[in-house]
Amino acid sequence: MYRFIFLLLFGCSLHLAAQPIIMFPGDANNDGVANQYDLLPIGVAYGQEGFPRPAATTDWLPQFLPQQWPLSLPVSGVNLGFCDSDGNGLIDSFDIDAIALNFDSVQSGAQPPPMPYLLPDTCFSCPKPILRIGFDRDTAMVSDTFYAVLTLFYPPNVPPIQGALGIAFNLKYDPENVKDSLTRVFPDTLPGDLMFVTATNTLAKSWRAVPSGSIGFGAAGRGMNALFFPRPLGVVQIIVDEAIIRSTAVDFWMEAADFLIVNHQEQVVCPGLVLMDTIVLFDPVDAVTEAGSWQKSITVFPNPTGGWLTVQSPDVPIERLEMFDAGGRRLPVGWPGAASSTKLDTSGLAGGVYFLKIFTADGVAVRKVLVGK
Ligand SMILES: [Ca+2]
Ligand SMILES: [Ca+2]
Repeated sequence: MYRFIFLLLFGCSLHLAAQPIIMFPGDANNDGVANQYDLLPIGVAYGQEGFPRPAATTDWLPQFLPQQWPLSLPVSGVNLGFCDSDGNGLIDSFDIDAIALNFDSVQSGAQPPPMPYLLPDTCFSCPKPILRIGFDRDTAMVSDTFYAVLTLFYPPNVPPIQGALGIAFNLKYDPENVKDSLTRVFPDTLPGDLMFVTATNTLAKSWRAVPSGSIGFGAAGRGMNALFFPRPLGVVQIIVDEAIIRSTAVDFWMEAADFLIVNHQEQVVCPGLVLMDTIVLFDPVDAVTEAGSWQKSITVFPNPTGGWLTVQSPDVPIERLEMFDAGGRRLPVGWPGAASSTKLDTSGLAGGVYFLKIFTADGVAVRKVLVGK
């Protein structure tokens, strides 16, 4: 009798230990898809060791691991065998390569079967980081290159234990007026404590399946909270398309969505505010030639100028003016309120090309202004 019980128990534990895994390299959280969110489990499990995978490859193929690793992720319970993308028995930064390689690939053949990566525990005591998406300039013209700068802000003096290990989100933007296929992401790799996964419309092998105008971004520390102080995460390089001439001026911005932020214990940290900047894209020549009737009625004279510049809009009152130099820098322009005519003093400006952005209730018009000296 005793012997029977012993055999039964032993048999159970043997069965558990030897429970095999079928995994897909790059789907580290086994939710059925490889993407930037798989960086977070690798960050949490960084440095852990387990069983190497026989005949391992990083190709998107079901791969057999004869037994589970001794440890699982603390909240989701996903076995660490899923995080060892390259199958060498160690979880480190090399396991990230398979995410980029297989980005957006989906699977339903894992064992245990894939489950949504839903983390119920929220770290209520953790401060919420603020993500700022700022641009390096205020305006950009046809074929110009400009940069969106991603910065994460924490309040001062947050102890590392209350910070976050990593963050993953989707950046979305209207791809119509930019060369979407040339959009590039440059992670801020200094001082080297963060690991990154980024995927643009075209830069994630050939598997990228999401619509254009979407960037997957993930940054994570190596087994410890690397996010607890203000720091840049990276920049997105964007080039203005020639096709922008259809409009006088286009506001461009990026939105961040689908946040997942976890700490070193895989607990969810709530995201704070997202601060979004906008940049104005335009073609100064066609801003004049393709304008609607109210925009055509706007006159700016004398042009070239060197002193007082008159701006008149007989059809729609002017609400606000903005002036930019050829480098896209915004210049201070004082303006009291809505009127159909106003004057600007250009005598303090250096000689060169400027762009005047004229805001009305019906929209925005842009005029090229030449300041001669
Ligand atoms: Ca996944
Ligand atoms: Ca590995």
